[in-house]
Amino acid sequence: MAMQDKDKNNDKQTGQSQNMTEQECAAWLLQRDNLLLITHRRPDGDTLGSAAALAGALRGIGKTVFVIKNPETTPRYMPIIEKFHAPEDFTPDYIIAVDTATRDLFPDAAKAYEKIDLAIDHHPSNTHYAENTRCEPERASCGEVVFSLLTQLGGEKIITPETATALYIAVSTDTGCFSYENTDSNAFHTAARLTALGADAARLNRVLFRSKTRARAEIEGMLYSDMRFPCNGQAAVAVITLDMTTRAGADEDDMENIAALPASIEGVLVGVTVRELRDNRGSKVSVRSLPGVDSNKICARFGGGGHAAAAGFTSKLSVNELVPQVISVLDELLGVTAP
Ligand SMILES: [Mn+2]
Repeated sequence: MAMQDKDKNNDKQTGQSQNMTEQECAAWLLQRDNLLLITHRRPDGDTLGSAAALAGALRGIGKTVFVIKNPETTPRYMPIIEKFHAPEDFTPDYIIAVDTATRDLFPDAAKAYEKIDLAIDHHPSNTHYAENTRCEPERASCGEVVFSLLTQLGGEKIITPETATALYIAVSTDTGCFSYENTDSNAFHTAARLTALGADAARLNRVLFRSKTRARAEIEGMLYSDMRFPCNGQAAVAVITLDMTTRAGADEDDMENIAALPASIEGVLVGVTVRELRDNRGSKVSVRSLPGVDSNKICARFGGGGHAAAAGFTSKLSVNELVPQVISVLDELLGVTAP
């Protein structure tokens, strides 16, 4: 049975909830039961690991908690999340979104829930769509927000090795195995505690970051062997055709973050990956660059955009038509911006 919510954290003027303190959020969770957790579209290790950890720890203190089935969950993360999947007939009293900045990021199955009772997040862009929000924008991962919240709620004793493993997956994937700019002392501190609580860091790092599928290795081989290096080697342009993915037997899981490869080569300041779309729909282009080259500016030339370090666009042109155009824009822009 649903409790009466007074929504004291809800600003009626704007419809936007204020941020809860950690103590308030822990108390809120302790007073409630029959919870359904929502993960975001194209679910990553952070949203799935955070949801699995919350579900596991809250079940551990006697609550009924499920996670909505997210059809885009890749096989890599299925083992940590599937035991929490909600059965068809589960009727939740409270809905909690995890690591999800806006409602637009909800999977279709979650769109039916008009009222979201709580959002636990770390994105500065969180729109406060939920009745209550616990968002820590300075954290590199939602996993860190959840870890701190759970220890506030029940102490480290409620973090089992399984929960620690889910949280380690969350923190390590959102920090690129503790290598991205967002990696700070809190990320390391959280990982240290999770390791002490039973997360096997070496095994998880190997599975998540130091191994690849055979199909991924095949597609990388093709991509590297055909890569072009215009602008005196300061740019790298890779092409991925449908024929290549078919020959490699690669699926979307195998293609994850493949756009990072061209810019990872020494001397390359900007990496471009041009991917052929299905059904003659043209091409999808991803640009990644080092400081000093603006990916957004390159993509803006083709009607796309993004950030300085990562941007993209789609084009009706075929891969073969598009590559020379991209190279000519790179020639023009890198001539100006390269040191
Ligand atoms: Mn995240």
